Order: sequence, then structure tokens, then C-alpha cells
Amino acid sequence: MELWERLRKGLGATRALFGERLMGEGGRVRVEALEEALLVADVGVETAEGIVRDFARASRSEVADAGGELAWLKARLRRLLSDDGTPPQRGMPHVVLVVGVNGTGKTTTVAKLAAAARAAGRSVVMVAADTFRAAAVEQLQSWGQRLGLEVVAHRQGADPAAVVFDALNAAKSRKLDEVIVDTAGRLHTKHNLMAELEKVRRVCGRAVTGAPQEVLLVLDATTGSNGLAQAREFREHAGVTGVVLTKLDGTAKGGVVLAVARELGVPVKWVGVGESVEDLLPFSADAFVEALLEPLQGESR
Ligand SMILES: Nc1nc2c(ncn2[C@@H]2O[C@H](COP(=O)(O)OP(=O)(O)O)[C@@H](O)[C@H]2O)c(=O)[nH]1
Ligand SMILES: [Mg+2]
Repeated sequence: MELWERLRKGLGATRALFGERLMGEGGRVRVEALEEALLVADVGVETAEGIVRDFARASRSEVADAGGELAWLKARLRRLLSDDGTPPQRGMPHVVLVVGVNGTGKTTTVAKLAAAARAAGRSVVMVAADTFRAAAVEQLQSWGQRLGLEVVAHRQGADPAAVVFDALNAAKSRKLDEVIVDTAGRLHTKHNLMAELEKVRRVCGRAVTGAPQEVLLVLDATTGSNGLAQAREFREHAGVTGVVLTKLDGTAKGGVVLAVARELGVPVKWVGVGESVEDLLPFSADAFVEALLEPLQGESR
């Protein structure tokens, strides 16, 4: 039996939970039934409530019809599956620091993550904490304009920790869900860079208890396993909680996904497969392996 079929069959009972009972008038999802199904499917009380709350908000605003609701739900569940089972951390807003060397795709990834958060019904702000280069601030601001998303920025050369502190306090008072921070990838010395990242991290924790809840290291897949040495440096000093592997579209070195997980002991959480805003996929080990081995299956059939 094909893996896909086995998965479907194995999930039969769970799948049944999300059947007809969920559908109300005009094929719209019934919110109470959704909550019940999520609870019975054992996604956990806190997670279920979070989904239902976000769903209710999304279905009032940006999700216009039944098809949109379903797409929203699928996106939301897919996003959950990608975060490797670690329980969601407490603290509002959810703060994501994006770190890595220049050129790996940090700024692009910040924009992609922000767009994904909004698509999942979360309010989000981006923060330009790469103040080392004027171009970096402008690049994020232009993403903000294109996406219609807010960017917090100070002047070039400003203290990144001060930018982050301001942004977090503003986000807190406005009860925003998520803050995504772009950081510098290069300073005068590597020591300066690591010291700056540590300071930014401390400031996050002072503004929001438990923040940053996520520190994503951006690695360029086209550099293959050569990127792993820098990765170790960031892991030591920046408290990396996950990896975003970018530019998988431009390389045959996709197997580095497996190396990252094994060598760094940090999960791959997202993969970048292009330059546009929708080209960021939540990483799923299952789907990855399936995609990797698909040509092989084709030949043996
Ligand atoms: N093909 C491809 N290009 C990417 C991807 N992510 C980023 N880029 C490109 O990589 C270049 C550097 O990205 P940028 O976000 O400025 O990197 P930063 O210096 O780390 O902030 C830009 O031209 C991006 O469009 C990806 O997943 N695939
Ligand atoms: Mg950048």
C-alpha cells in the first residue's frame, strides 16, 4: 500500500471527526463543532482554543467564503504540524528573531513569515534591526509597502536593541500577536555581531516575558554543508531554536536538510523555495521524504 494511502487509512478515525458534522449552512464551518473535533483529536486544549479563536476572527474578516475557510484551516493546521511538537511558548506577543549571515535570505524570510502569519489570521509587525546597512532597512520597508504590513524602523546606525525594545513595547500595548525581527548578518567583527545578538535577545526578554520565543537561523542551501560551521557559531551565541533553509529551489543539495537536523540538533522549521512571498513552506519531514523518494517509486512501478 502506498504511504499516502496508509496515512489516510491510519488517520481514518481522526479524519472522520472532521467530516459532515463540521459543516453548517452554505458549507461554512461550525465553530463549536470545530472546537469539539480538535479536542477529541487531542491537539491539546490550549492549541484547540488558539485555533478556534483565530478561526473565528479570520472568518469574520479576511476569509470570505466556505472555500476560504477550509483553505485557512488547512494552512493553520499545516503550520502547527511544522513546529515539531514543542508546546507553544507562553508570552504575548510571540517574538521571532531571524538571524544568519548576509545574503542567506534573512530579510526575505522575515517578509515571508510575516505574510504567513497574517494569512493565518495573526496581527504582525516586522522590525528592522539590521541597522548596520541603510539598504537593509529600506529593503524591509519596501517589503512592508508591497505587503501592506507595518515595519518598525529607526535610522541607520541606531542601536538595534533600542529598535527592538520600542517595537516590542508598541506591540504589547496594541496586543499584536507576532513580532518578527530582522537582524544584521555582518558587523565589523564576528565578536561584535554575536555580542549584538545576545544584547537583542536580552532586551526581548526584558520587554516580553519569555521572548524571543523563537530564534530562527537562516541557512542558504546552495552552500550545502559548508554553511554548517557558521551555523554552529549562531547556535552557541544566539540561542537558535530552529532553522530556515532557503534557496532549496536553486540547488541539488537538498539533502542538507537531513545534515542540519543531525549535525546541529536543531529542527528545520521552514524551507525557502523561491524569491516570492509565498515561497516559504513549513517543513514537514514526511512530505520531504516522500518528495525526495518519489522518482524512485515511479521507476519501480
Ligand atoms: N531562489 C531563492 N532565492 C532566495 C530565497 N530566499 C532569499 N532569496 C534571495 O536571496 C537574496 C538575498 O536575500 P536577503 O533576504 O536580502 O538576504 P539577507 O542578506 O540574509 O537579508 C535575495 O536576492 C533574495 O531574493 C529562496 O528561497 N530561493
Ligand atoms: Mg537583510
